Amino acid sequence: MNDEQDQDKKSGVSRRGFLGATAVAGAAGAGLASGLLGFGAGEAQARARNSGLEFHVAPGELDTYYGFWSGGQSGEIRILGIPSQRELMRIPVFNHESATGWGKTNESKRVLNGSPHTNGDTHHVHLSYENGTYDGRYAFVNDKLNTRVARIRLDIMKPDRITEIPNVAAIHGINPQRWPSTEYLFCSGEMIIPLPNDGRHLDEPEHYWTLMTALDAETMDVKWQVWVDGNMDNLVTDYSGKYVGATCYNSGRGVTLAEMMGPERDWAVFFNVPAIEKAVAEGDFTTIGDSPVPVVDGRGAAEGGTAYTLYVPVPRSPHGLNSSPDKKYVIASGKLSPTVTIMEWSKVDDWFAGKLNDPRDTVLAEPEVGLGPLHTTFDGRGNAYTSVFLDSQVVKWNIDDALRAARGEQVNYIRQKLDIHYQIGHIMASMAETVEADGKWLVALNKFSKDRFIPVGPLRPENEQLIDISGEEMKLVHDGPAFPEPHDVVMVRADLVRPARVWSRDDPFFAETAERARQDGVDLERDNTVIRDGNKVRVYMTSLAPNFGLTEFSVKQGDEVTVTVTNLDRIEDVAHGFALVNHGVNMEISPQQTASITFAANKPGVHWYYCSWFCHALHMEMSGRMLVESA
Ligand code: CUK
Ligand code: CUA
Repeated sequence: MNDEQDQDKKSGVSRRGFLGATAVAGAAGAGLASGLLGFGAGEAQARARNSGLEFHVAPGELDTYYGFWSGGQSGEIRILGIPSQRELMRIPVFNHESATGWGKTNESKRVLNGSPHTNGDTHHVHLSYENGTYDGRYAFVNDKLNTRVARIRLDIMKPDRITEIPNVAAIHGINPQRWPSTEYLFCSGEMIIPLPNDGRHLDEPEHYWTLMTALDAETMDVKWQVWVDGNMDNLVTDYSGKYVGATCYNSGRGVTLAEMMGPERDWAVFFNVPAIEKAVAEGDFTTIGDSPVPVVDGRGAAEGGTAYTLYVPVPRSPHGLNSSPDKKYVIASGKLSPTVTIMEWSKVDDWFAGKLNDPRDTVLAEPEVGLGPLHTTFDGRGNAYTSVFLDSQVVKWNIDDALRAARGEQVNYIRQKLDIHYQIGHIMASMAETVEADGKWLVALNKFSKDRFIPVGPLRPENEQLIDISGEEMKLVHDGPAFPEPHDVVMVRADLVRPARVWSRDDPFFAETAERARQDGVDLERDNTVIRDGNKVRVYMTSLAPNFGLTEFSVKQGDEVTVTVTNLDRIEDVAHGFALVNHGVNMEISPQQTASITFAANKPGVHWYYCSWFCHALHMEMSGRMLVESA
């Protein structure tokens, strides 16, 4: 008997048998949970006791969760499979990207609205909801750098809308409405700026403000904004569809570090969405500068708030704000204070109904968790997990016990402190931002990797650590290096995401390109032709492995050339590329997709184009020539 068999015999569970069972369950879309249920209860318990969840995903097996990772200052989103932590795909969003041509193709330029920016800073990814869980339609992500938000279609895994937010600087927190479904996307403007920011003010703090913004999640148009006191940091929605909260630091509205550290207390600010909608409907708003967006005045922290806002004083510089999956609590993580502040959504409701005297009456407890609490996540079993930056720990604590301790009972609410490597920022458990939080996996997104990987120069990867939280005890199971620098992630049960296998020919993503072809009298799936329109030349061709429909075409020096390629391949995974030598032109054309790219033909001579995605044994030969006749 070898070691593994011996081990299997002792634990009473065959590792191979277990892997087989999860593979079957995964194929049925049921995930790991059902895999466990497939055993006798005794066996499953023995497993949980002995070795926790299986995190090794063997060759040929599939992950049970999609992880949607922000990409920080890379400006992108990344998709990782969980639990393997294999990077499955990158979704360029605000950045321009070499392989796919994002930022170069006409279809991506339309989504980017002709923005001059080629970079971004994504911090928070969240998915659209129905009844408090993911509906699999969209992901949303912020761009702190250039004050934008983007929506990503989860069928094609490409952004389809990007909106620049007026009147604010640096969008940081975002959260979609969770209940009954995502009609709004809310986002917090972080940095205070003079309003209007028209070059008249530098040193007059009374002019510096920021706003909370609500977008229509369907159109991605800005619906309204709310003027607040302080800078806003992270933002969260509740599970009733009525309230939005944000952490607010710099309540003194300082512009230097010393000034920002001034006041002892900052706030969690809560927004009453129906009251704000009513104000907008009744014309009780202003506009700022030349932006037409209605701005409702929610300033009034000194009085505890307004009809639209509630300011709950919390220890200085709160950071994360998270809604518990039982729909009850909203928890602010203290950052500079070793505490987290547990507030209750129903008490926020009581405040706006006039039933409370003091904003602090919404606070149930302020348990100490460790030094530098940043974000909190949940397992759906009543436990919270807070990332503690300075202590480099994940702190597991029990919410009910923390409330009992606050009422004076002698209970220890801390369940476990697990060292991580090193300096954790965000933390997220599987499905934790939904009512279906399932307490299986947790990822610690650590800002420093130090000695955990072989050195790769002065710039190091971050270290994202996978932790099994299915049992009583947290178990660290894997280190995962990450290119700088994801901030946040959501881990989504694989059955909730339903990506397209090939493009649909009537996809709106390239509808404008298809309409242009129709006006040119071109059938994209048949015609290989060149249309001249003054000095604009439109080249239409098909691709079918290993051939382009056109192997040569001629244009004149000074022409503006648009090449439109329609990939006729229907076989999954057979993508082609159109790459034109010495012109900075390259793009992806996936099965059944139409893609187009425009460039200037300024260099007389013959220029080769080739297929840039490996598609066939004769991929290298899939090429053609463009002749530029000299003027
Ligand atoms: S923030 Cu980065 S660690 Cu932008 Cu969500 Cu907290
Ligand atoms: Cu087509 Cu490579």
